[in-house]
Amino acid sequence: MMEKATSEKPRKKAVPTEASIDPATRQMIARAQDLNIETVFDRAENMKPCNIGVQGICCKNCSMGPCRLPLPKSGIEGEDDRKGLCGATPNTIAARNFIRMIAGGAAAHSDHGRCVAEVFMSAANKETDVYKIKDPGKLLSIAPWFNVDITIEVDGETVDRDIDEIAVEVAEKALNEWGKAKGELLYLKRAPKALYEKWEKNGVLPRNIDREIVEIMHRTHMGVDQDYKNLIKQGTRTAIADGWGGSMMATDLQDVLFGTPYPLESEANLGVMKEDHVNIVIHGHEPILSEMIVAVAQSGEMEAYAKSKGAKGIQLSGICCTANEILQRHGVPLCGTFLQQELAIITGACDAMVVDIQCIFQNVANVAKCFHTKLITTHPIAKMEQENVIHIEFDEHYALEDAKRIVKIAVDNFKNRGADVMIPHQKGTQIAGFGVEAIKYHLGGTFRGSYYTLNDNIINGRIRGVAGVVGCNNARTRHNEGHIAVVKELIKNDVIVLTTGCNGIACAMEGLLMPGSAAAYCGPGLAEVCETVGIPPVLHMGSCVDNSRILLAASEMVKAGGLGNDISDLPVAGSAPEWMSEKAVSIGHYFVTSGVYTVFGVTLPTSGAPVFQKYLFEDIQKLYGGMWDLEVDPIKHARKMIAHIDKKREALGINKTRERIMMDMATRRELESA
Ligand code: BF8
Repeated sequence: MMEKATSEKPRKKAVPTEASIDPATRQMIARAQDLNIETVFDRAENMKPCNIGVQGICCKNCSMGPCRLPLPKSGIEGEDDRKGLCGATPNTIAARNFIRMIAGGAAAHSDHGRCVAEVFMSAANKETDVYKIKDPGKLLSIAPWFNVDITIEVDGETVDRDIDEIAVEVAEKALNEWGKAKGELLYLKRAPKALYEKWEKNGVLPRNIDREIVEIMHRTHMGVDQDYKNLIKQGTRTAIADGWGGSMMATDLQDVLFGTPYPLESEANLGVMKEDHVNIVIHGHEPILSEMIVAVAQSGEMEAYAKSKGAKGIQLSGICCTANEILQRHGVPLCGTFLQQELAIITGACDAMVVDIQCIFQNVANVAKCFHTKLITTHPIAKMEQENVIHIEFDEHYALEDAKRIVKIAVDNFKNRGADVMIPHQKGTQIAGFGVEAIKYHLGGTFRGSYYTLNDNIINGRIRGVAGVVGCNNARTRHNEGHIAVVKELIKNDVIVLTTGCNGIACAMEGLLMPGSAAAYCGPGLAEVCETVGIPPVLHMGSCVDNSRILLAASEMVKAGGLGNDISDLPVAGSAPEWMSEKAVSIGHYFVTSGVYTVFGVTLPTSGAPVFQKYLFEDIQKLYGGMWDLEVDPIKHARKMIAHIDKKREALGINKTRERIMMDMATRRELESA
């Protein structure tokens, strides 16, 4: 069936037990090796990362280079006189590289947001029948942030405005955020006042999304900005434009179009694929197309068509953040994380993999070639050169037709499956779909409708603090090990975890998103709260653009009171234990500059520029209250976060757990008469 080695030299193979902690993943890596198909795990054995690039001090911004400035093994004694041909210092080079990563990440999130805004505009203008406003309540809740009135005065009376009019105006205002000529991003005012004032004082209020990204490319061009503090200032402006701009609008407009998530039950891991069903795996990030595929695949017409071809039905599942999007709104199961994308095809049971944008390995096309799998690209900006890839360009005006065509290709392909199908049995059950609103409801109750109960439990010490643990897998570290170890250590120490992205998928695979995991893994305080309220100790808040939900949850905590007046006062911390993408750097930086101590695992491309790294790890705290850190060991990583949380508890004067005293009537009377 297959072969794939590309050189004469014998290639090394990954050891499955060392490559992943997940049994399903190990099984599929071994199967791939038996079939002589190479995966990312094997490639990571054969190609080691460049030591200079890892340190962040390779400059290839002009053709006199690349100039490489590695740290000497003996360290730097005295003055650091390393320079590129133009004289660029390690600080300049590392800062330029770092903010170019922010630009890449912010561009990816924000361009995704722009596509959603454009579809929202089509829906508002009624240019399409298939996209409609599914959650008018959410539209009304965001309209005022765009300065769009939701009521008008008629004959001296206040009446509700027509929802369609509101939608058109919100769409116009939202799209304007990418390129307006004057002013600042409108959503910045959603941050706590104290934070907004810090941004204003430091001169980092983003003007419009595209401009900030373009300005990074300009400033990092040869011979422009050569002051690492000034460079990172632009990185800050751009990262804020991502978190509080492009990503936040993507999240909100997706909720308006497709519904705001509320908790629902589903499953996760490769074991969600079914041998007797047509398996369609959706992979990427934008839910615009996948929403339609869900609708079509679940229609009676397509179910019947699948049955007519000998299948028992259609099993949809997802990889990466598209998976999180269709999980949180429809309960579609998660097939796997970023590092499992090739493995879904290696089951031999994937009839079609449908991809849109971001985090897609080009090698899925090579793996698909070894099986019957149809690989379908759908986005005009994301095609692949391999000949076996089918491109069906998705157009929102013909969304249903496109989705039907794609599902039909998968169904028709069912009969071409080989006999050697191997689907791992492992899958975890999960409760996902905790948006800001759902957390408010579950922890605050219908009437209270605030984060008061969460704050109260933090103040009384049952919950020690809140951690946002997010981000990717990285083939340079054992698949899912860091994710799970960090999260387990946090919940063991009564820190409730908010998760998104591939961390959310990893936690779902491990069963940590079930309320029952509270008794098994949590400290007594957090377990008590979870059991009383009926929530898991790890709350899945969605995809990577939905990290904006974590920013808003933190802002709600500030609003609920009792924990200071800024996000930087809260006992919270952020983490990306297995990060790999530029998007993660942008997220990390908007967490930090929103006041959150944020720890990354694996590596950080700043180590070759110690002065710049110190600025990120220490000095930047004076400006925004948050700072970066790097910790590879997952237990130490979690403990650093806990230590920060404890420091914040101490500053708030809530570091001593209040003892609960059983009072007799005499003591009560004494207290009352006092
Ligand atoms: O945006 S966590 S590997 S899937 S980049 Fe990609 Fe990283 Fe996964 Fe979602 Ni986010």
